[in-house]
Amino acid sequence: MASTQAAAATEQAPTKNPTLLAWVAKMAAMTQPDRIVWCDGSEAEKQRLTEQAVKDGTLIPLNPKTRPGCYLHRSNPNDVARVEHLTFICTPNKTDAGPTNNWMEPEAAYTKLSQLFEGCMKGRTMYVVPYAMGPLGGASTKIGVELTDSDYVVLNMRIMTRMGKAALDMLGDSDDFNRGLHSTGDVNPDRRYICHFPQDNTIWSFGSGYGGNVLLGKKCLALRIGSYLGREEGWLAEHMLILGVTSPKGETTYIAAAFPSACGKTNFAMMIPPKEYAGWKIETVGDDIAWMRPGPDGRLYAINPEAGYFGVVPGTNYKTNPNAMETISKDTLFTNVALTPDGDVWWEGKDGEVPEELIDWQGKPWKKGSTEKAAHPNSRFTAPMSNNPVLSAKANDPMGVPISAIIFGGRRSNTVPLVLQAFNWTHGVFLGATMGSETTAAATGKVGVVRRDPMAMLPFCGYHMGDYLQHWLDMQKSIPQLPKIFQVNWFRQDKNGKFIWPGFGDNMRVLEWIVNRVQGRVPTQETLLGWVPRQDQGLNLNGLDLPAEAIQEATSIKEDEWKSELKSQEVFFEQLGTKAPEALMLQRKLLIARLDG
Ligand code: TSX
Ligand code: MN
Repeated sequence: MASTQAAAATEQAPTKNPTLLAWVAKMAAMTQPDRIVWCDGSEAEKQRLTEQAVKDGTLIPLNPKTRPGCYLHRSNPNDVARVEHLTFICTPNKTDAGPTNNWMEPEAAYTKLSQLFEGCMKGRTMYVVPYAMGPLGGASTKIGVELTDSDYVVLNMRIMTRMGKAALDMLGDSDDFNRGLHSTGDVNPDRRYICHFPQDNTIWSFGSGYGGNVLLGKKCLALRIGSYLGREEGWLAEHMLILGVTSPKGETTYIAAAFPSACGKTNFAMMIPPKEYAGWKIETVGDDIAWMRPGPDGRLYAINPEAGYFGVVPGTNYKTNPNAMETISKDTLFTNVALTPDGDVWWEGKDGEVPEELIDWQGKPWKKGSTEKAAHPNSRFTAPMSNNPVLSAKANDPMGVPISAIIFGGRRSNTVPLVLQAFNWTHGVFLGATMGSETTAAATGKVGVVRRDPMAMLPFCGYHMGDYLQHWLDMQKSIPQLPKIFQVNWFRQDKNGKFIWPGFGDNMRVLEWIVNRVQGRVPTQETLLGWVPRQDQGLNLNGLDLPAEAIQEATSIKEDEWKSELKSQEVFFEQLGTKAPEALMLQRKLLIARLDG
């Protein structure tokens, strides 16, 4: 049976790539599917798979009048988020994975997971999903092939990547592709593993059907394997949005920005400037991942490897993100949101009245006033980026965009001022390395605890975090025209726990200052922490109803807060041991000296 299937896989295959054929045959021999289907990415294939997913209950069609082309999926309630404790980096040496990753020895991991994969696709279909991460034909673009027994995964990958024949054509006969193997298995959390084999460019994922665990192009390839390849090949795979700001004069500046979860990356990437900024435009290149490498002109060029958005739904509304609301109005897959009686979707934080009655994310009746959430806090939309009203034309440019500024952000109720510019690249890397963000109720339950999250990469770095920070430092030698680095904090609170900065569209005011700094147009004020906007010639606050004291408070630097901040940073650096880069230790000493001096 198994060998027949393996032979059949080769016969029907729309490729002659010998490495790919041999690998698919080998994986089919292990997992023993009843059928093998090579995905071509066509419209007809999408219709076929969608119909089948509706028939088997994987997808619920939504009201074609209010949500045309949209479907709802409910995951197993035990399978609603990434599982960091079950995510492994499998390198020969434990130190290569570092202290911030779980590690398994590669042979031990292959053996353990082979036992789970053995025969797991009996009675099922194995889909062969070739996909490109990045615009087709681009020098930065990478090819992956995901083998999966989930039609939900195929339909998501179709939105999130350039999937099908085009990717296979780009691969040709090359053996340079990521080998991804996924089975939903029995969705048992005790038999769930997400294993990365950077040396083999391989990912094996078993026992989950959810998002980042199974859409292998995203966190697994584009970040964990990508960061590993980036170090070997001299580029950066980052957890960053990419946006373009165009001034009324028509000058466009491209900016990449890293924020930990729950800081509004997608909102920032699609932001609409306030009315005082008529003639300014923000366009989205990407909302989650940036691959950046030095270009022929000495600037740092970024591509968005993805083709869609896999965004958190709760909190999305016409005030926080009108462009996201438009983006998810059609051809969108919703996962774990609530269903309204008229076949629309609902979530906490949606515009309008709370409906009287709903079906909650678990498929149970829900009544207004219930203490339970109707949508899961980590419920998601999968939407094609082509739906985004402010999508940058450059999102499909294989060259990518030249990055002039890099922003590191975090959610901090105190300590970190609204905006500052790093003194230089090394200081900027220090700002990225010391990023921290306060937990929110939605994520953990414990509110306001600072978690260190260097460059927002803690869960996504595929090798030792100390080596990763050193790689960032080393990159300055290969980028003649370095982007300027900035730190921002939209989340500073006053004594009464109220957010001081209005945020959202008004972040345009901070962006304008960053653009002016990059173009060398405004003078600045030096502080202990970096360069900040001057009182005069600083931030444009026209039309903002903010008292001078509020601005003072949002931008203030309190030395006692910084003394405890430095202690908290030390705990993180100690974790890196001897791999904590010397240049960052020196930055730390300089900051201490400035504070004590
Ligand atoms: O996304 C956010 N951004 C970036 C937007 C471009 N959020 C939401 C974070 C959760 C995903 C923000 N929340 C931002 C922000 O700039 N700022 C805040 C804090 C805040 C919340 C509410 C108000 C002001 C600030 N104002 C009122 O509610 C009226
Ligand atoms: Mn992300």
